[in-house]
Amino acid sequence: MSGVADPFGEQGPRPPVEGPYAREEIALALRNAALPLEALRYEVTPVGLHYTLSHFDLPWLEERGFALQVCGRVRRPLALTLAELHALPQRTLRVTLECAGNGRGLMSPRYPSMAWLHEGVGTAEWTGVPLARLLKSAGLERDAVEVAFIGADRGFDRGVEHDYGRSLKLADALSEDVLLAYAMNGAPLPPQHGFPLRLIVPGWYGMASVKWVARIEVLERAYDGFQQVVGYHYRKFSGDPGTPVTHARVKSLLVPPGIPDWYTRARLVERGAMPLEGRAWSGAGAAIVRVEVAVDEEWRDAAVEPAVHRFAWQRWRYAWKATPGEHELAVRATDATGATQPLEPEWNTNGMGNNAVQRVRVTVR
Ligand SMILES: Nc1nc2c(c(=O)[nH]1)N[C@H]1C(S)=C(S)[C@@H](COP(=O)(O)O)O[C@H]1N2
Ligand SMILES: [Mo]
Repeated sequence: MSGVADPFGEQGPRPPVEGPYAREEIALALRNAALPLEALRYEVTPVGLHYTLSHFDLPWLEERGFALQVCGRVRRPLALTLAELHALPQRTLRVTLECAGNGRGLMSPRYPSMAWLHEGVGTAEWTGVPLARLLKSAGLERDAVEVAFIGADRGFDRGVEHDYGRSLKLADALSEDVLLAYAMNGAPLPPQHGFPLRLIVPGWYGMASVKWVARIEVLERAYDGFQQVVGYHYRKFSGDPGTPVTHARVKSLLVPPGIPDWYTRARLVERGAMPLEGRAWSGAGAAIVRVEVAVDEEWRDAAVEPAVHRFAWQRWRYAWKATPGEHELAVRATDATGATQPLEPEWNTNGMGNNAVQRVRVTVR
């Protein structure tokens, strides 16, 4: 967590705010792409519609000269070119990624950061080398306890200069599902999604899936990078040690029905049969077993497609008979562990893990 003194003045914690969005929040929203909710119709999100969240600048990386370093508490440190990685046995996984800050803009007071409403989510087919395989060929030393993944992007947050980095405990890093991915939806990773190489940690919120991985460091101690120890905790008050953010909470979203008003995004629907659809997912590979739709607070079961890909969202459908007037639609998912979505967000200082039910106001004519 080393770095030079903060040149931006004393940038301490940012207290939560209420009221209009700040210029900085809008600037972050312009840099970080959102999934347009109508794109929930795609089982696999086309690359250009998948959300992005990048803390700093997209690093300028070229295939020439790139070598992934595997170092630290290993018997045989490795430096692997992209061609060498491509030559190793590969695996493809369909994975729904969601930003831990998705829903932050709907919490009040909110943390000044990327003010997602619902759209920080997407599903892609990631292809790469299983991380466990690389760690085995490097040979772990007996005292190894964590594996840190260091990105090639660097910047400041709250006064601390750092490379974006995250770690996994050894048992999580050795899971056969964690990939070092070089392809997304069958094509090389685009720059915004981590070219040339990124980590994919299925079932976890997106922060764990480090993009632009330059170095993998096996540690005999807990990693102390900023994004691990300061960022990504559920905290009830400033100074609360809190609990680390890990797996994605159960959640569902609705393709907004009908047609929108350009500016307000208010929806207009014609009366009669109005099929509703959307997606539902949960972290830790737990399948969605139930989705309910509420029309004006009356909850009814929707039909959920079975879980085929353990780490990808599932489609749900509901046949709505729209009656004229103003209505509020809501959707709620429950996973195989029995976890379900709250009606109101569970507030925390940094606006993490908001999985409260989505509500959509519609006018039926
Ligand atoms: N190196 C690096 N990795 C990163 C990030 C980053 O800023 N730098 N952002 C993380 C966060 S918070 C999320 S939600 C996901 C977003 O992945 P995507 O942009 O491919 O959708 O990447 C994660 N990996
Ligand atoms: Mo994120």
